[in-house]
Amino acid sequence: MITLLDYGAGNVRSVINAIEKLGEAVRIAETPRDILAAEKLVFPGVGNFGNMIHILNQKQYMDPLQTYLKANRPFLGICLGLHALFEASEEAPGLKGLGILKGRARKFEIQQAVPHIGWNGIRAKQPSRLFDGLQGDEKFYFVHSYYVEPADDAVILTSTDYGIEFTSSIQMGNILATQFHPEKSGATGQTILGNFIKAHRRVLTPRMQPQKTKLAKRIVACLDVRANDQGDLVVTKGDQYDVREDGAVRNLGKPVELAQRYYQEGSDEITFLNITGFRDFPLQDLPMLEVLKQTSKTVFVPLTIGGGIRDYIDKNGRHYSALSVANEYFRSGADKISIGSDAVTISEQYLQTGQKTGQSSIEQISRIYGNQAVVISVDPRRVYVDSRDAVRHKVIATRLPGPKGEKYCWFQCTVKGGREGRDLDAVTLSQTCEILGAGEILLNCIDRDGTNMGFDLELIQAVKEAVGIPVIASSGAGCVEHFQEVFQKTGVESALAAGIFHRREVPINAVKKFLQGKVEIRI
Ligand code: 1PR
Repeated sequence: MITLLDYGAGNVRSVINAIEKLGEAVRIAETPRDILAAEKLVFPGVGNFGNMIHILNQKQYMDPLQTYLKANRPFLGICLGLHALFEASEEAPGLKGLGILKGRARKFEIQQAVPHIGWNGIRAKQPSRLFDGLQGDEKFYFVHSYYVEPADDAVILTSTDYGIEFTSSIQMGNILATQFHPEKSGATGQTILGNFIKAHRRVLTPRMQPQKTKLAKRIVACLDVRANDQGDLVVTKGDQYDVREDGAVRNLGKPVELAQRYYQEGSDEITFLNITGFRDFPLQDLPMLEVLKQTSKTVFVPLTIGGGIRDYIDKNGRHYSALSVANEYFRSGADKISIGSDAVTISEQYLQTGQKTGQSSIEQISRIYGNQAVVISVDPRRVYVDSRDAVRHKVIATRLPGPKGEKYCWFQCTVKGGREGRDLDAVTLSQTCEILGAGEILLNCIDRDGTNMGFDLELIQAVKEAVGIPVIASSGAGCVEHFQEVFQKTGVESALAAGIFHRREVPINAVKKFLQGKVEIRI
């Protein structure tokens, strides 16, 4: 029996699912006594250090946790569950951690995009039962902006490179904790969890030791989901956002089944976009929550969900905050949420006033769940102009002239699934959302969507150069070469496709096979 510490933020469902998949029962700690009674305790922390410590104090979990840990009883911390073990974190100055280990968590100050999101390797510093069955060259899923800096090197179990070499897991007796998410690291992560849970594991050092670990470029499968005219939830796919063919919504399969297929084929992440979420309120669209619940039972890579994340007033006048919608999504198995139309409205307001209100969906959700959990989905369309100063937007010189030979263009943001253009460009939107607390940009392109012409490299370059957070390039992938091109020419961290995967024109593993040796990827 595993006792799981759920302090109410983040996606504990994935951890429960991953443990149950290993045949072990999970019990959620509901009182301080449950912590003391645990045989083995798993602490999957997600979100913000300050928020976590406040809740641990409020629930009076600090004392029993310290007692449990000081007695050297079996413990596995994940992500913030690792940070919690230390004395403090730069994420919440002045707040005390559990202080079981000396040292603190520090913010990445590096050239690379922060948060560090994606699959990276580990280098073992000492033998451990966690390594049984690993070769040493595996990659694990990381998502964090802070890393721990132990005062005593003897507790470092593994290190990882991302701009600097940082501690990616610790071991002190029976106390283990990882910066990466084993529950989101596919079969390899399952091996690590199994090694913690099961008896009789060999204590060893993996055979291979990477000289330097490298963050892999991510390949993401995207499922646009909506109800068809018969009311069934289907995966659909548009051509330049038009999902109807001969009047009917295209039906390319069932969301859970397709997600499972993409997991098997090696997708590094899976994104669900509830594409009619802008008009239907998601908390009344329970099938979408059910899709997440079902998918997270068997799919152990990160899941992002978007569509309809905004404040909402129902017909009875009841107000729901965007945060409450996000809460439901996280609790149903999402690791990240993506905000589309609302991000445009928020940016417009911010640009008008220059003031952060603290009340926007981006600010509220990132405050609780951390900025790595907030993705901004951008739906831009090219607008051609004659000169660089024709409009007050971020204009670029383009190698693809417009219909009247125009040599310049800007990328206009749209809302409501591309139906309405706004007076805001994609570069400014991305920068504004980063300031407000977003952790990643999902950069679609209406002109390229479903065309198989390749990614819009000019758009992607313009946004990538303007922000310090990771960018997911999306729309237009038609062949394996397009992925190499987008990674090498723009430096994006991740590339997303839909149509070619749904129609089995280019399987995910074919993309990875082609990229192997050219671009760092997870095999
Ligand atoms: O505005 O917060 O409710 O979110 C709505 C979400 O739904 C947004 O993320 C928006 O991008 C998405 N969306 C709305 N309408 C559509 C549509 O297609 N009619 N999906 C839509 C568009 C595009 C990608 C697509 C890529 C790759 N999203 O999802 O998967 O373009 O396609 P490809 O590889 O086939 O070219 P809110």
